[in-house]
Amino acid sequence: MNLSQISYRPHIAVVGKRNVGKSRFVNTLIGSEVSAVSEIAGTTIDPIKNPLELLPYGPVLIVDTAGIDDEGELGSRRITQTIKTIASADLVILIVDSRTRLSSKERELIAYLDKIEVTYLLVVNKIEFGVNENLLEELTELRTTHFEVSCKEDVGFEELIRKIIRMLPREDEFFSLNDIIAPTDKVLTVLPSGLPDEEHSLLLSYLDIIKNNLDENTIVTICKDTEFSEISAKLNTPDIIITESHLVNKVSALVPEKVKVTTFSLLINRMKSDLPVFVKGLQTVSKLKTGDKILIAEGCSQHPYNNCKFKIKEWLYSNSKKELNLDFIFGGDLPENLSEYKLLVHCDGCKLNHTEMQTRINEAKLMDVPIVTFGIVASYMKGAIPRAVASLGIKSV
Ligand SMILES: Nc1nc2c(ncn2[C@@H]2O[C@H](COP(=O)(O)OP(=O)(O)OP(=O)(O)O)[C@@H](O)[C@H]2O)c(=O)[nH]1
Ligand SMILES: [Mg+2]
Repeated sequence: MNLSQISYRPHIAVVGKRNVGKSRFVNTLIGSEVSAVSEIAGTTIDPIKNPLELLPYGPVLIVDTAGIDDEGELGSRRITQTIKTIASADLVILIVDSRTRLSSKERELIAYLDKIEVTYLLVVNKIEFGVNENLLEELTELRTTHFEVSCKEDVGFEELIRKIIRMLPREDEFFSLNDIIAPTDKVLTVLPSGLPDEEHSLLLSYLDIIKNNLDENTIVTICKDTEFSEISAKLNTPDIIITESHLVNKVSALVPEKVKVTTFSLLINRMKSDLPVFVKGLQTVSKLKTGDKILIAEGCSQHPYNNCKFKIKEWLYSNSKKELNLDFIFGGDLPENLSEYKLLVHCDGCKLNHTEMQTRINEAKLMDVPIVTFGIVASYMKGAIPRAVASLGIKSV
């Protein structure tokens, strides 16, 4: 895996009721007529993705969607599409009409956005008609910051674009390790000896990502676990040790408390997705009951983790001592019946980008299904937690 595989173009989803001006908003941002606009409600029926160079930020993907108040069987299918688009968005722009109060659909949508904790911005459109006082009061009550624009008169866009740029994630935000590792820190990476070649190459690819994110003044040393004591002494105690979960305890016992000790997979979890959510999900692992349904999901169909899947199964049984109902999926989307599961155990997502992984986390949050990854379960079962997560600045459960 290299960094280009996990780089991505942030998705901005434009959502709202029918006819509020979503498509015209997208056209105004892009500066050309990419989406059909009309006074007939329900003009946009499928999500439409448009590339946009948002200067000075860079390339993004802006997604026009069908109205969240669409009706009938077809309408509810369109709403599902819109919800999926929201789940995979880095930023959601919710458009409302300046002339009307918030409808129940719009309130539901705001509650949904709050629940999945996606970053969103509320935009009041058509302000040349004036802004409804009740709407303003409702927005103040909800403590939602909003922007006022008129797509028709091209008003309010300069400031709005500056705000959008401030709200968009920066790629280095996800991948940076600067808050954990300072320049001139001594980083010791400990690889297990006696691993099959394929697993070694996986660890080396992890290391490659981590190396790419270390300050160039950082001193990185690689050794095998069998040489750990000697190398650690030569380094006069490293500042941080990165290793495999099953080696954390062994390594931890040999170095002072102040030394950070963590794992490759936790670092990858942190860089690619939401490690605190997974740490919280661990609470469920120890409370599983007989008959609980658990979904074990692989992000891709060609997975290097086949072995890991069986280990996870074994660990779940040995930890809970309960008969659990395990389902497995490989590749594709999470199933519609996700809410039936007590726990979602997802792969670390080495073949998924940040947005794809975040989408799955959002879907799980929406369904109130705790989510953990193979990496965090492995670390937990091997006793690597709490030290391995505390070393990354996260309070353990
Ligand atoms: N006066 C005024 N009309 C606007 C403004 N923005 C959009 N409209 C009009 O509102 C109508 C609906 O605009 P669309 O962009 O098609 O709305 P939409 O939200 O995409 O609607 P659906 O695709 O049906 O969900 C069109 O007639 C637009 O020209 C605005 O700022 N002021
Ligand atoms: Mg439209």
